Amino acid sequence: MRPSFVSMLLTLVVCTVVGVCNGQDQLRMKFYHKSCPSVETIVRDITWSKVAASSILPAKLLRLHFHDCFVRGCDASILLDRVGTDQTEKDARPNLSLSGYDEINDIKSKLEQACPGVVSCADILALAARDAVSFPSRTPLWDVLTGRRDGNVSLASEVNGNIPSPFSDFSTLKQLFVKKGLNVNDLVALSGAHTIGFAHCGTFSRRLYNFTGKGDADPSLNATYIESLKAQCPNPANAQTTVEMDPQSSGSFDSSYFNILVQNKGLFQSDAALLTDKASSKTVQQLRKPRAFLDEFGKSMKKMAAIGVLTGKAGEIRKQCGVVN
Ligand code: HEM
Ligand SMILES: *[C@@H]1O[C@H](CO)[C@@H](O)[C@H](O)[C@H]1NC(C)=O
Ligand SMILES: *[C@@H]1O[C@H](CO)[C@@H](O)[C@H](O)[C@H]1NC(C)=O
Ligand SMILES: *[C@@H]1O[C@H](CO)[C@@H](O)[C@H](O)[C@H]1NC(C)=O
Ligand SMILES: CC(=O)N[C@H]1CO[C@H](CO)[C@@H](O)[C@@H]1O
Repeated sequence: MRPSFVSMLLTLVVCTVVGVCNGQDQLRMKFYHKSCPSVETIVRDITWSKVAASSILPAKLLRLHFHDCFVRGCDASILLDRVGTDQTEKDARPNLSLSGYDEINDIKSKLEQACPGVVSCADILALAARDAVSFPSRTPLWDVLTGRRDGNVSLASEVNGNIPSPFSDFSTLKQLFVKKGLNVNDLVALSGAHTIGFAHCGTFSRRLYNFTGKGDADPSLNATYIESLKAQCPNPANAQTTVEMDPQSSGSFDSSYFNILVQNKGLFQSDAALLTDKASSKTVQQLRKPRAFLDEFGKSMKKMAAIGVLTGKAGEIRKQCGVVN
């Protein structure tokens, strides 16, 4: 009790006197209750109508939010366009396959009409990601706390070293997540996001054709699955070709990722890596249950969505998501 009271008091003092707040504690439900009461309805309705028209969009918006949060915190730095020659996060290697920018901009312009200068792009990303995967059930899968503010820095050079690569082993993944205040349970639960969406052949083709440089396949990848992947991704593959990451139910947000994972059908080395650690593989087994997956995913998303947030007087509310004010 004591330490948490003291730290709360400290936060309050530092927050009021210096104007710098420990962001995570400042996020809350209905932050825009007075300043923009319809924000959640507006974001939800636009997101749902766009998702109804494009079934690949939920994966895009979810991944965009992840890439935002893992670099400089959830401050919408992923949305900033390059000015002159200074490359921003979206110019870095993993960006090639990111999208959803236009949808976020559309939501932002509607919100600027409803309540100008009030709602941050970082909050829009968090809300839209949640709403996108809560369709067609139209049941929000987790609560999104709001009150984030937008940063004004975005550097391509900060992407590597923060965004995990699909070739990562378990200890690298764990390290990257721990650095963000996330634990092994979060790593496993959040990897379940790969129950939807697509991946380019280049992110896993080494596992099919030349795993150790001897023309061999990754022995930890299911042999039946290898054949089907080879048919989709010939060697060398067209750089644009993509495959479903959860072939059984790529369009539905469910625990199927964990069920295929235990059949050695995790697409990336980073997916398969979750089976190489005792605690992690125990969690994998637990999350095969549909309810357990959705509960744990939601909890971990709330943690991810609070990484390094700017609140209070820090940062700004961008007028356009692609440029600082
Ligand atoms: C654990 C480490 C992770 C690694 C190494 C990783 C890596 C990747 C890679 C390489 C792709 C394929 C990109 C492409 O080729 O187009 C991908 C797709 C995706 N990732 Fe992850 N990811 C990780 C965690 C996450 C997390 C935490 C989330 C969200 C909470 C997420 C959500 C997605 C989604 C939704 C897609 C599909 C995107 C689409 O369909 O365009 N990933 N990931
Ligand atoms: C496999 O990898 C080795 C070593 O990196 C390389 O020399 C060889 O050309 C590769 N073979 C194919 C078929 O890609
Ligand atoms: C590989 O996948 C098949 C189904 O496609 C499954 O029956 C088999 O058990 C899997 N093998 C391993 C080693 O997980
Ligand atoms: C970025 O924002 C901070 C306040 O959060 C401000 O001190 C700084 O001057 C800004 N930098 C630029 C380049 O706008
Ligand atoms: C959409 C986007 O911004 N793509 C850029 C990603 O980064 C490469 C360079 O690494 C650029 O060429 C793309 O235009």
